[in-house]
Amino acid sequence: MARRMTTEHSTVAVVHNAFGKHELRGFDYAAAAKAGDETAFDADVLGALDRHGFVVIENAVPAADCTQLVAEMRPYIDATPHGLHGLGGTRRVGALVARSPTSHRFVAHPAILRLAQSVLGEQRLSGDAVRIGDRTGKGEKGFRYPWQLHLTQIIDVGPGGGTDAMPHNLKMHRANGMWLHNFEQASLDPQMEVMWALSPFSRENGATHIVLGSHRDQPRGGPKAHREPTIQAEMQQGSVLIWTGWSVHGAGTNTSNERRIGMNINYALAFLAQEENQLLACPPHLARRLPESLQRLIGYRQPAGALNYVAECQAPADSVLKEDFDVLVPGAHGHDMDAATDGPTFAPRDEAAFAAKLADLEARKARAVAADELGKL
Ligand SMILES: O=C(O)CCC(=O)C(=O)O
Repeated sequence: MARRMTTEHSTVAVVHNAFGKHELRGFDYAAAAKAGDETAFDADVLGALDRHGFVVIENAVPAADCTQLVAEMRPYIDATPHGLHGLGGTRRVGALVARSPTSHRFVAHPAILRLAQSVLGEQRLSGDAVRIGDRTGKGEKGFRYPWQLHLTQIIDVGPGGGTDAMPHNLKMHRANGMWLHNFEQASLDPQMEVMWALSPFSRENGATHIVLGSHRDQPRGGPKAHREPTIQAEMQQGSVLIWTGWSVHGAGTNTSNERRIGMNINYALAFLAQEENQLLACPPHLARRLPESLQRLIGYRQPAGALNYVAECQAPADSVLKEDFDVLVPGAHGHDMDAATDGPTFAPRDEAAFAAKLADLEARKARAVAADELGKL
């Protein structure tokens, strides 16, 4: 059955390469939201990402939000040297969640989170499958992988960045190699990458180079894609390019007089280490002020079973996120104590109050260890 396409989409580029005929498609988020058409929009964005390995969401946020975010990050950007981590003439600046309240609208953009839920939580891209216990298949409620924020980084390519004078030593690459494990045979998408255009992205100012279809290289991390021609993902301010961890990409060369300001926000499976450790980049005394959904998105939760417990088997919400929690205070866990078996020292004086507190703790803990709830964000 032919699938209905959203009306507001454009074809940014068409290529024929070793992986077939591929397109970089742009889908207009503002138009879909206005038309109340986000279900069809989500399906089209996911379909394009699956088919081509890259997709653009246009008008994902107002341009004013990009300007505001850059203004909040300006002191950190200006205090950062060029050339960090392989990109000549480029400033890389992180810890966005802690430093920029406006970044929260980008990090937790509803269309991006729904896409991450499909790609990571449900492994909906062709050939992938969730495997939990003896069950294998596409994810569904209660049977899906937990995922979380993986890194936040402004990538600000200055004039001359990538030229011979300031070369990009980080060439075209895939992101999935960072965990060392070879996921090529695993039928798995461990990571989804996102590049927000905080300034316009043009060929001249270093728009990201991409190889369409390269996520289907065989094996998935194979070398063939590196021999294929690239195109550049030109975007308006407020648009966003999304690709899979298997898709080959790299920063462009800035031959203009402007700065190309992008923001890389990645998401990955929550049982893999984060590239930018969000619990350190946004430590508990700052994370306590965030909405619970954002705390959970950055990793203050138990994504599965016992993962991520603190001290005496406490969920982050029952420990470090509490205002008065101090890991060095014996008994700070708040668990019930039994005078007969545990000794009298910490036996509660007010049994009823303690029972109520324990019931509350148990309820919170049950919520925290339940299957991943990020889809509800
Ligand atoms: O800045 C860009 O366009 C891409 C940068 C990139 O791929 C990276 O730093 O890993």
